[in-house]
Amino acid sequence: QGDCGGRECDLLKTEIRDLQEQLKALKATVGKIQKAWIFMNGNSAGEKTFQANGSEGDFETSKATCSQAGGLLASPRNSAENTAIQQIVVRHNKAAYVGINDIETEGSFKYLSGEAIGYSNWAGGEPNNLGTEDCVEIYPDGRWNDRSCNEKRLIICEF
Ligand code: 289
Ligand code: CA
Repeated sequence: QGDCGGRECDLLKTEIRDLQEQLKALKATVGKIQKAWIFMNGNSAGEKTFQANGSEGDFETSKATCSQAGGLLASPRNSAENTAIQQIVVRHNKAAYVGINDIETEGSFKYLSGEAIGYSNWAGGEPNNLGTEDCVEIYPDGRWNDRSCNEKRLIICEF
């Protein structure tokens, strides 16, 4: 703890200081890029940022599109995240699939990770599994409906 000495030690100290400065500058740059990115169509809640590029797809396509982009199909875990996603749905005037489904066990809704959902915002009377509805769409009012996984919906990813 600060008790090294000699030329080698001084060099190391200088290198650490340089790295600390570079890290600070890098954090500032990342912060600016994040803000600009959110400004262009995105939204944020807590640590998450949500983004849509206007493309649409069924549930599998939506999932794959987000994962190919290095993200995850938007998966609201609380009301702040749900509102952030809802605002993008409103902006595009198009419902979106969320990363929640009961494909494995009817009536047991899970995140893409397989974990049971800990938050929900179902519309009145939902989920009703009309026909077979194993995926979940979010409406412009932020409420959820279980829906066939084969519809075309706005793709919203979280990063
Ligand atoms: O095919 C049924 C869907 O279009 C939806 O129709 C009504 O909005 C409600 O019954 C929904 O639950 C259903 O998913
Ligand atoms: Ca339904």
